[in-house]
Amino acid sequence: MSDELILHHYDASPFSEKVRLMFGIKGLGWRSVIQPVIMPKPDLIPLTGGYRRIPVLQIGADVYCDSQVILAEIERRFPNPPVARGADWAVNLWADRIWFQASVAVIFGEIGASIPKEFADDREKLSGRPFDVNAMKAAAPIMRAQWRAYAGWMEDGLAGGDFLGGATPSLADVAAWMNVWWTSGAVRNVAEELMAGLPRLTAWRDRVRAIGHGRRSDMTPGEALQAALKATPAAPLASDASDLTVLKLGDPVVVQADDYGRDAIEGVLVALTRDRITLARECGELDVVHVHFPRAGYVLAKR
Ligand SMILES: N[C@@H](CCC(=O)N[C@@H](CS)C(=O)NCC(=O)O)C(=O)O
Repeated sequence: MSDELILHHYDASPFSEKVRLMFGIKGLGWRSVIQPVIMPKPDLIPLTGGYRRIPVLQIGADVYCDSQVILAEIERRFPNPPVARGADWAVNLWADRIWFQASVAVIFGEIGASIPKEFADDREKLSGRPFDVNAMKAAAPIMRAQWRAYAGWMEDGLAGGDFLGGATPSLADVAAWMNVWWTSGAVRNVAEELMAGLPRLTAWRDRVRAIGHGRRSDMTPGEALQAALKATPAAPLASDASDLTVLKLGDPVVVQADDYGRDAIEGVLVALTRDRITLARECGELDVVHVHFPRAGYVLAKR
């Protein structure tokens, strides 16, 4: 089926957990393609054109890079139950960046010394910075205090209902969940300390976990590539006529993340909305795929 939801991920990936929870909230069936935790990723790169981060969502010949655009596309295609409300997208980016960096420091400050060398080397290349366990250890107390301040906001946010979104889960719940899930799984004792005296957040953790991941079934990377080959991309979304860019549809462009994993992805611009960049790429044996990126957090330039 060309409209199957194919998630390229690995189980320990916190950003993928956001998408898996979103599938759970929406009650969706999806195909799971497990990708490597470190480079090389020979079955992923042909689809994305160079984007190596995880997760990636594929629907036929449409490839969505970054959890932000992945969640937006799931919400667009499956609007019920609605998940994004209020200023949730801003909360999402905050949780992906500010809170996530605190989680990284808290977790690797604790377990960094037992991380395999290949993983540390790979993440040095990804970030362009040394994977410095001593620096992470030194930063951990400061970052624990930050983490707890963020958790305190969530505790307050749960005063009005079972979820941050009120009576039902919202994108803010999905965004916060990634940090609580990852920290609780990787450094359970530290998470308990950081969540001490936050009973609503602790109960929320059980409630969100119980939502589950929807209906997951395995798919091989080869099958996923075949699914892209057989499909044609969906019609691009209408572009924003008031956009400030000097770029025109049809221009050869390059897209890069502005934080880490800044591999340049080249293509032809086929849509530019307020929150999304879509490129067409012709790649070898795969005919044309459309690769989608968020606007926020990515740099778009002419080639
Ligand atoms: N902004 C990206 C960040 C994704 C991200 O950092 N993913 C991690 C895994 S959770 C990653 O790709 N690490 C390197 C790798 O897996 O190769 C998103 O929201 O999807």
